[in-house]
Amino acid sequence: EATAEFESRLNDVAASTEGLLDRLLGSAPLPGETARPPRFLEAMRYASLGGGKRLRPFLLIETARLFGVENEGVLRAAAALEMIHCYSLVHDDLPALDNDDLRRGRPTTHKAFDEATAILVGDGLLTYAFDVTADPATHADPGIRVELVLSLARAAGLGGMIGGQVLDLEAERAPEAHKPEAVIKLQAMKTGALLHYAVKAGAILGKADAAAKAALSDYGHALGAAFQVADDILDVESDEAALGKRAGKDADRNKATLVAALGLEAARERRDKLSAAAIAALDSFPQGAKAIVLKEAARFVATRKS
Ligand code: GRG
Repeated sequence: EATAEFESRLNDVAASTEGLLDRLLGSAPLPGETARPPRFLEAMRYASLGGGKRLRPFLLIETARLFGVENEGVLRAAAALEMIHCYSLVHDDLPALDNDDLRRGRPTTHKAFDEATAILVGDGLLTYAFDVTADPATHADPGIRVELVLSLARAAGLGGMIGGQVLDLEAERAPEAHKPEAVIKLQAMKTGALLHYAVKAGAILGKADAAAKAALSDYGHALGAAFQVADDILDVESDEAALGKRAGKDADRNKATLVAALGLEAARERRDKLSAAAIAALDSFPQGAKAIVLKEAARFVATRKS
């Protein structure tokens, strides 16, 4: 029953996020813009619409909902976060980085358009995310908006996603970067920071008190770490099942993964422990009963197949 509720909420959030992204990436220019260039707009839409689990918007929206906060502003913050995520995928797929041809079951943005367009699409989505977050339509209180913008900048920047990506690149040539503690740190930055921001932003918008914020922060950290170990495991499993391209390539490029650092069985144990820790973090939560879909999300992250 909890799983069904989680799935139905995830579908609802995906649909409403898609709807808002569709409107934000419509042809109507923002203040200061003249007309939006049609081909470039099409590329931005290609990169952000029509795919993805929308897990980050889900975490943000469900966290705010714990505090009874459910409105268009929350959805805007969630869509902005998804823009950052989509930008990271577009850039990560570029030939200079992972050089992937497929993403979300379709050609990557640089394949469907061209490399220069894909670079600018990423830049455009990154910038637009901050515009959407900082806009008064997201929250009437400028203090809340600044808190969101600052937290998002830190999660996406050198102390978070970009810093993790840099460590990831350097790991290709640095043996010490393949030790478990180093991989754990890299992953907490590269993938964990944005997932953690999702929960943090929900708590900010929900005006959570310090105790609730601390519990949710523990949840966000554990869930982020579980997500990335699960991803490493999925890469290997898809490789085993169908000689998956990416897993082979990760191994070729000497990528730092937790499966390589710990072994497959220990990685699976770690994933399950982290998922359980995320769930346990919400046990102490004052509104425990309402946290059921977030608990399910932590189960889903560890058991997902894609
Ligand atoms: C800005 C170049 C650049 C990179 C930042 C996060 C990141 C580093 C790159 C994204 C590429 C990647 C494969 C990261 C690992 C995390 C991961 C599995 C992301 C995919 O997230 P999902 O499963 O994807 O939530 P969907 O398609 O469901 O949104």
